Formats: sequence, structure tokens, C-alpha cells
Amino acid sequence: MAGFLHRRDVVKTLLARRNADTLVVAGLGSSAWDVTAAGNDDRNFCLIGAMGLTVPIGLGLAEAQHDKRILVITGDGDMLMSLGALATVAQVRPRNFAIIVLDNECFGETGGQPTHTAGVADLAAIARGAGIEDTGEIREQGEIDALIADVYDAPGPVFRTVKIAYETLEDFKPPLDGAYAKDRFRVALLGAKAAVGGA
Ligand SMILES: Cc1ncc(C[n+]2csc(CCOP(=O)(O)OP(=O)(O)O)c2C)c(N)n1
Repeated sequence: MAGFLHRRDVVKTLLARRNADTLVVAGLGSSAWDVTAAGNDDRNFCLIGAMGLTVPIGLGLAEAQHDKRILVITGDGDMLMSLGALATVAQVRPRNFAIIVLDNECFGETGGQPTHTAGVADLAAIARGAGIEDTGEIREQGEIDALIADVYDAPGPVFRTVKIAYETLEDFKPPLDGAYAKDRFRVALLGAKAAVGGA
């Protein structure tokens, strides 16, 4: 069943609790705009066009940065494209990793074509079946406080589907130059010497 929560509100509330140890990997398109609308933070790494890579990149980051909390925020279309990565997440069991899927049951960025979550696919159940123990689905505003507590504090990996409305919203673009975006993130995380530049 379609959701009613508003994606911008959910992401803004979620990221209001972030601190210097919070690293955010945002899925392409709408999720990247949501995360940027909440603050064009240097500790955001927003994918542009790279569909299906949000969870794999977030997992690598979680493994490389055990002292940070890694939040993946992405769409159902992106998640459906890399379901196998959930089995790897479950196997690796990063304690500092949370995946939040903003599920509008469609490919919103490309015009709202229905995804399989509009049909019978249940992403939280798939994540559970992949072996991630802490999974769940959020539909109500009253569940957001618990979502935030779990995403930041529960032992990972944490997986949450948030059922949201399909909305067409203003784009808030993060840096679109890939080399710059990568350097910005590396410098924020590792210091000025981490910038290597180049296209
Ligand atoms: C491999 C690949 N196929 C298709 C696209 C085109 N594309 C860009 S965004 C998008 C929809 C993403 O849907 P979802 O992850 O559910 O995000 P939403 O915009 O609905 O929040 C598609 C199909 C792409 N970038 N890469």
C-alpha cells in the first residue's frame, strides 16, 4: 500500500540529528536532492546517475570507517537494482551501518513508473531474508522518533523502509562534478591531503 509520509520532512528530521561522525551516502536523483535540501554537507556523498550502487558504496565506507556512522538514504528503484548487496551487508554485519529506503513505489525521478514495491515486493522482508536481523517498515509520523533512534544508535546493520508519497519536488543539486564531489567528501573525512583532484 502506498505511503503518505513526505520525503523532505522525513529526511530533514532524520538528518537534524547528524554530527561530525555521520556520513551520508545518498541514492541518485530524488534522495540526493532530499539530502542536499536538508543541508549541503561536506560529509554527504550523493550519487548522480549511478543506480544500484548506493548500498555497495555505503558498505565499503562502513568497513573503512568503523568510528563513523554510515547512513545510506536511497529510493526503492535503486535498492531493487542491488538486492544482492543486502546479502553481503548481512554477511559482513557492519555495526555502524544503516540503510533507509524512501519507498514511493515508483521510479520517481524518471516520471513515476511503478516499481515492484507497488506490486508484491516487500523490501524489509527481502532484507530480513538476506540475513539482516534488524529490519522494519515505517508508515506513520509517530514512528519517526523510533526510526531516528534506531538509525543512529542501534547495532547495525539496520534496514528500514519508509513508505512515502510520490511527490514531484524542486531539485536541490549537490556538486555534480564527480571529481570535486569525491574530493570534497575525502577532505571532510581525512583532511586536506586527501584531495587528489583531477577528472
Ligand atoms: C542503470 C540505470 N538505469 C536507469 C537510470 C535512470 N534513472 C535515474 S533515476 C531513476 C529512478 C530511481 O528511482 P528510485 O530509486 O525509486 O528513486 P525515486 O526518484 O523514486 O525516489 C532511473 C530509472 C539510471 N540512472 N541508471
